[in-house]
Amino acid sequence: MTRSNPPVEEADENDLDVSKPKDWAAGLPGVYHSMQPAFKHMGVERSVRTLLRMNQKQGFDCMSCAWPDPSDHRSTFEYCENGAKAVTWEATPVTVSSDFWAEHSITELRGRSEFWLGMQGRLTEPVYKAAGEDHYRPIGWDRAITLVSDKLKSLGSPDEAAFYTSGRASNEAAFIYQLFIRGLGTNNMPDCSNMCHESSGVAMSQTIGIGKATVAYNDYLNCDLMIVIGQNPGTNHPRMLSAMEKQKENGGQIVAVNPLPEAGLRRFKNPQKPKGVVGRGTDLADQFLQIRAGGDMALLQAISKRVLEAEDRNPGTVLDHEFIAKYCEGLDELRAHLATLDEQTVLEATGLRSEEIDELADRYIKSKKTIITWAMGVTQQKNGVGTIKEIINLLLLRGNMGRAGAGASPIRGHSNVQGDRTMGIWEQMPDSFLDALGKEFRFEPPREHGVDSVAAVRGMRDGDIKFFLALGGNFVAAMSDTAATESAMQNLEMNVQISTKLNRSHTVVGTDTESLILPTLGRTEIDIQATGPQFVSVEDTVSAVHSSEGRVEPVAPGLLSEVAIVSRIARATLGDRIAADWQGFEDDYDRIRDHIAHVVPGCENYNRRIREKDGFLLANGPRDARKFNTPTGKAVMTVNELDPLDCPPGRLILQTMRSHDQFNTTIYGYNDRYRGIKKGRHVVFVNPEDLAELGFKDGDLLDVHGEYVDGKDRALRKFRAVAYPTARGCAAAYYPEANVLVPLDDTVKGSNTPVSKGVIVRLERAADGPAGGTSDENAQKDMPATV
Ligand SMILES: Nc1nc2c(c(=O)[nH]1)N[C@H]1C(S)=C(S)[C@@H](COP(=O)(O)OP(=O)(O)OC[C@H]3O[C@@H](n4cnc5c(=O)[nH]c(N)nc54)[C@H](O)[C@@H]3O)O[C@H]1N2
Ligand SMILES: Nc1nc2c(c(=O)[nH]1)N[C@H]1C(S)=C(S)[C@@H](COP(=O)(O)OP(=O)(O)OC[C@H]3O[C@@H](n4cnc5c(=O)[nH]c(N)nc54)[C@H](O)[C@@H]3O)O[C@H]1N2
Ligand SMILES: [Mo]
Repeated sequence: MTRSNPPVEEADENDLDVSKPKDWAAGLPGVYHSMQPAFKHMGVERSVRTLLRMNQKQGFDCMSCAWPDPSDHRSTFEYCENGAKAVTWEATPVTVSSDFWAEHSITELRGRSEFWLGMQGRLTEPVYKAAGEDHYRPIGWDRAITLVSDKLKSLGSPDEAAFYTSGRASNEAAFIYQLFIRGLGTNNMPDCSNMCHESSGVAMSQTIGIGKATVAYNDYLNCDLMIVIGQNPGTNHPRMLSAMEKQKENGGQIVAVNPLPEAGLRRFKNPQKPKGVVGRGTDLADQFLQIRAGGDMALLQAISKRVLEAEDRNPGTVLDHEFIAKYCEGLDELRAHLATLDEQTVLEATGLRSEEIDELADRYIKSKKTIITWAMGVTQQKNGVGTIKEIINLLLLRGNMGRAGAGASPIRGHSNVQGDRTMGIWEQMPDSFLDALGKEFRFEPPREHGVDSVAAVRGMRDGDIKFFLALGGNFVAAMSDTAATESAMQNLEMNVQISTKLNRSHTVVGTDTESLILPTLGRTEIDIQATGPQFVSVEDTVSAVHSSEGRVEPVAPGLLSEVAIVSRIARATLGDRIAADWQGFEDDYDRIRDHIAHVVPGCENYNRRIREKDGFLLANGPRDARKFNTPTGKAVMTVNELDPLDCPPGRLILQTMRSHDQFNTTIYGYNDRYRGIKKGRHVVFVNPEDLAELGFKDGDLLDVHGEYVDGKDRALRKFRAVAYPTARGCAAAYYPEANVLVPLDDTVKGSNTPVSKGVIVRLERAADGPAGGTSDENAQKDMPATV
């Protein structure tokens, strides 16, 4: 049942309240706190019903992160506060009414925050903004599909279109989406991975021949050392804390490497256990290395060097010689390179003491089974690719790959971002995949690589890309360089967004741009097609593939599934240009899965295996058989030049990160409970000593200026300084607001990911004028005042 929409109040940053950060995560208080306003607004009952079906057998896969389910699987409901938020946010019975569009101009909506936009509720009918207009108007599905396909058919070349994917799309939707795009004739497939784990994919493919984790779920429980680098599990992968707790109970050790002492790395009070409710919970990290941002490559090299030196002192006892001889190449080069590593450079780059590095090296040498996990704190660094290659070096030295309790573990973000890649969402899919796709659907797929996210913005800016379609996500807010991205998007001739909820990408549209919002079913909802109820499938961060079936009534009758929307656009655009039964795909998702089985490696008999209890694990060469799909068939130890960030005196290295109350660009609320922030997001976290040295104090209102890449001034205005125990020389602010500061051209070497961790900034006392983001490129009024 839907309700009329109660008014939503914008947050006032003047209400901001700062208190001491927490040193533990995930106890009971968290369950109710932060979502209270949204729960109240949205009506809890429906979401509680939904929650009970989350991550359970025959339920739907939680869309909040890609952390795997325990292998004994879904027998008990694993509680996760942030999963609950994601579900509530989607399953809300509040909907955007037809009148809304006449009441609110696009100009007005553009002045609204992401919070306000999201709180308007679920989108229920397709809407269209014609060129020259300032309002969306409801239109029917047929007309919407015709508008899109007519536009696509009118383009001079298929490369004038770009098709974005956010990592929530199911395997089925992703597979037919990439088929449609390639059938049209382009590989222009920017996706959220480009901003996320691209560096992991690049570094791992080049060294071990696969861009995915080499561990299975139980390995997390059974490793004796888990090194968690650049990741905040308490907020972003809360169910990982249960695995860390079990690993500790099994006698394992945890080391955390992070500029911030994140609560979820320190202590965990498991709300599902009595001792988590009362008592101090479980201590997690045995060692915490408070690294200077960007210093990880130096740290990893220093550890590998210590490992090699220990081997020299006691030959035959430290390295896994058998493994290296049989499976690896490049040891001599690595050894020669690390011999030249200068300890002073390491100490400066990391901000650590030699003894701390010794201690970690010692733990690693003593460990028989090590897993290294990492996330955005590594992949979004300027040297992210090289840093991950050093993670692989370190693991290979002691044979920590392809055996129980050991391996490399990038922790993916979006719940199906890994599956989308497996299904072909990539602007550079290999020829083997394209060959299979072309054979199955009797056409010649384009071979030339397409644009990634950064290149897509450049293409729009330069007028080469005229049409943009997004399967989910919020591209404008997620991408770097807000000013550049916003002005590029406004150059489009047509902007089409397939979405569940309103967001900024619907509001930043050029006057002459035609724009459509196509509302879609969420993962929680029942999906009925001509042949009956349908399910979809997803892949988690350890390559486990399983089904997901929505269990609540759709929030509105007129919603189409992603599969249906993509099928209809494809059919209207391509006709019978390729041998694909688009209507059949929409009617029966089994038919899509039959093709997946023929085209996607590892997905043979997909329809049968996906129906097995708990799904199945995709094959993984390094994990299963120490098989490395590199040109030589060996795992490659690599030499990576150390090139620490150059941060001049008086400047800080700023990282952009997530608060506890957000999912990427979706802002559920204004609290960041573990870090002690309430009712606001316009904060810049700085070490108290740095703050004092710069002549400021906690509570000062500052302007944060981004610097040094292209000479343009970019700034966040009137941000409150928070004296915070981050590493010296570092600062932090929330994404997506801080995307204002990240230059489009500042990308990670080798992966072209925006450098979202590692912006050199200068702090100044706040100048007069409005708060928010500014840039040389845009007038201040065009920037999000508050997100
Ligand atoms: N609730 C919730 N869950 C989510 C998301 C969400 O927004 N909300 N987003 C999802 C997505 S798409 C992703 S990709 C993941 C993201 O999960 P995370 O990678 O945990 O996300 P971030 O908030 O970007 O945190 C990065 C961490 O890296 C640290 N860090 C920053 N710079 C450095 C550095 O130079 N070195 C080291 N060692 N550490 C550094 C930061 O202090 C922070 O703890 O979470 C997923 N899950
Ligand atoms: N500065 C900075 N920038 C970053 C990052 C950072 O750490 N710092 N992180 C980057 C990372 S890791 C990522 S993954 C990207 C995220 O980039 P995106 O994936 O583009 O962004 P999201 O905020 O996850 O997208 C949210 C929107 O998706 C839509 N949506 C939600 N569920 C569904 C669904 O089931 N179907 C459809 N069709 N739509 C749905 C809703 O309309 C919602 O508004 O941002 C990147 N940008
Ligand atoms: Mo991500």
